[in-house]
Amino acid sequence: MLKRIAPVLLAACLRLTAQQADVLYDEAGVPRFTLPEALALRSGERVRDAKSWNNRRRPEILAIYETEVFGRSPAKPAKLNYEVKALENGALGGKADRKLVTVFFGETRGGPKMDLLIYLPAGAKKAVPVFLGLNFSAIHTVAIDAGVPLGQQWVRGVKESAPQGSRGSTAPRWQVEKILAAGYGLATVDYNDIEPDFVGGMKHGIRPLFLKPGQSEPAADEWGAIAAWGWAASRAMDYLEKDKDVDGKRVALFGHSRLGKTALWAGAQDTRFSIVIANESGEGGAAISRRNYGERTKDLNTRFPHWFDGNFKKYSAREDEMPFDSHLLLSLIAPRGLYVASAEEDRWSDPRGEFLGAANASPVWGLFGKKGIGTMEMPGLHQPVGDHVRYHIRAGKHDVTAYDWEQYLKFAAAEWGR
Ligand code: GTR
Repeated sequence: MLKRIAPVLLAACLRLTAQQADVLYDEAGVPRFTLPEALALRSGERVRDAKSWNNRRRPEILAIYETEVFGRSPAKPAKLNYEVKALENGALGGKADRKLVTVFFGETRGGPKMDLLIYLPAGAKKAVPVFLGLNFSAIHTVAIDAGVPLGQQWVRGVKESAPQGSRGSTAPRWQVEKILAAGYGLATVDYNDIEPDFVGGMKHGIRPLFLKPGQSEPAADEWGAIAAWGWAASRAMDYLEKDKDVDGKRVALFGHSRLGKTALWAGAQDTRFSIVIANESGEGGAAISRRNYGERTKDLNTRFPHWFDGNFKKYSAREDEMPFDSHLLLSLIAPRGLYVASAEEDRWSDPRGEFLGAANASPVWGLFGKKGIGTMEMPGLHQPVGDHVRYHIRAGKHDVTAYDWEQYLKFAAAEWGR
């Protein structure tokens, strides 16, 4: 157990250390910067309509992000290999039906696999929209509902971490009752199933399955850990599309922090996600890298070299040379629903940078006749802004709270028309 949570605890400590160290939090010190234009091809030619966005500019940006940032992922497997392990009606005091589904990454069942834990409103009469989110550990999934023994033997960590009837401290991050009450489901996976999050974790995860003969690690333009986690989110989507209890046209991909970066990259590539939600995704996520505020590219590259691809390393302290910035990553979600959220005390993630990422991506929604954020003025606390691209900043620290989920549920209701 300790082995699984140690990297997360270590990351939290490193985060504090880095935040206290020599980091700039002075808005007046942010230099002027020019962003690469969303609505112009690299050649300079303007992009004036949805067709040339889809056929020309979007592929160009995708290719940049693939080679320079997250790295290329393998194609979708020819066949989905999964097993529904357990079903349980009336969990959570009668509110939920649950199932545990194992998705195998290779062709055989002996290799790496992930467990997808799914909560659906009890007795739903028709297929329901679902929020899909990777989580930071199995304790987390258990914490969602510690009291109910859904085949304890195969939900790892139950016995060690969750006394019967208790709710774990991370439960507020997954507002499962609110989600169910809104008529939606929640599907979640422990990201450690895909690749444990530390330098050298790769060999315990799925990336080695795809190395070519003679290759000992991915090439400079091949996937890092974030892309691997994101690829697995798409494999979870492969399953959700098959599950007749799930409305596969209404699946929102949610992620917090490094998993917010993951959600953005997975959602950018996989247009089956109808909504993408990046909660405090920060540097390498929604925040504009060119802003010299909070975490920087070199922090990512030195502290988490396994997250991004080899080519990304060359941008440490060279953000001005990037042929991309976060608004372009966000623009890849258009015209689908995008939610970017910040927390006031989470300066490390650069809330203003996250807002500016969303605001500068918004003109792309305009090509589709849709309104994005609709303003370049950052809103005050607890005042969500925007239509198909929405943003809020709330009081408090780096976390996921009930307030955040309440906004995501309202957004989903508006996007999904229910
Ligand atoms: C931090 C990292 C951030 C963010 C965060 C997290 O240490 O610097 O980019 O991803 O971790 O995932 O909690």
